[in-house]
Amino acid sequence: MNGAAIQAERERLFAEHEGLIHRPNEPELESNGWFRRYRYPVLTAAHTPLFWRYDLDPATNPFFMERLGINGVFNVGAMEWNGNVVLMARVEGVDRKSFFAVAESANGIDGFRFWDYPVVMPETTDPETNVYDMRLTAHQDGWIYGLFCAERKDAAAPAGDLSSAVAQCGIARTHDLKTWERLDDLRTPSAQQRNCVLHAEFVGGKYAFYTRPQDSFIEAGSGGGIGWGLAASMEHAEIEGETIMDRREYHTVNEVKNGIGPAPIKTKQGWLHLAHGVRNTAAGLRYVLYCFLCELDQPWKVIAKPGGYLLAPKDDERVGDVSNVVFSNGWVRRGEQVLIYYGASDTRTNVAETTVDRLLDYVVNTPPDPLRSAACVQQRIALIERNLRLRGALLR
Ligand code: M1P
Repeated sequence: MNGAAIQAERERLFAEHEGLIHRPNEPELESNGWFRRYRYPVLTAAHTPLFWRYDLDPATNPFFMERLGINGVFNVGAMEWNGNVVLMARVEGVDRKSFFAVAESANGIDGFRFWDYPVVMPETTDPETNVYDMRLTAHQDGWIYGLFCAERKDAAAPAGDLSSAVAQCGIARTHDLKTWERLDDLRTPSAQQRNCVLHAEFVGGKYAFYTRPQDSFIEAGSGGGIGWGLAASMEHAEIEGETIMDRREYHTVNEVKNGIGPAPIKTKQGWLHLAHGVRNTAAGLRYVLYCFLCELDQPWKVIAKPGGYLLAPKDDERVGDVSNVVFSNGWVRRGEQVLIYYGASDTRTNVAETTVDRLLDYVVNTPPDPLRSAACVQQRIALIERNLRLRGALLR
């Protein structure tokens, strides 16, 4: 390409990128009243800065090609930051390695722009191969903690097995989201951990963790569901007694696996949780999001849990690198508004908007899963009978 052609291509790409960032998002109509989705993903691979991907120097990039491609941007942590919303994105390169990077927007719905540099996450003495899915917690102790999956090759795997891995909970903290202090990985009684989240308040003077014990890298196995445990310090965090607070159940949306999403929102009625549940199908695993509520004074006690899912993959969300997946590790409460960020099929990041009162009403007044078809029919008949009694008065 000659200099003029490179210049034209560079200008085209920069204009297209600015256009993408400034594209207004549009709410979609939802009929269930629980939330409303927005039409466009808030973050995709194309949102990453061009100067992360291209060598802009014509002398070293004569065809103006991408040098370091990005495969996907998904599974974001989230928080309010100086009046804006920041997302701690899982950015996955075409080389399959993920890293963290912050994108910021004024309204949390569109206009997300990445900060110039990705996060430089310090390593422990046992460096991991991959990091992903950070949950951000602004803790009562004054630090912002990031808990994430730290994945290493399984040193005990037989020669030739290049897939077996070990997942543990990496921990780092910061005051500015730029400079991070890496702490020891979380130690628990379980062989492996993923989807660990720090509770924002001390409980009995200790740091409280939501965990997801698992027997191996993929299988939760004997790990019964979402766990809960306390640790005396964050510098060398160790949970000695891990209890299961939200157990997996046969023939439900979380039969195979589950895991807490972001840190819970504190409401007048309890700690409001968003989690993901996984079931198996002939087409592979299906990931959906569900909610539950825990007691304010005993955050490990579930007091309300609707049956089924809150949000499941829909339309374009269903297709991606790992299809039929929605996964959330970030939400933001801004007054009454709640913005739920969710990764769609391990490829892009979407947003859904709701309110605290809607979610509380959903969690408290949606009936629990009765666990059997016959009981489900009775549950629905009770609703139908109430409605038929009202029909004459309500529908003219
Ligand atoms: O590929 C789907 C999800 O798989 C994992 O979640 P879990 O540990 O519950 O199976 C995570 O790797 C997550 O990042 C991914 O979205």
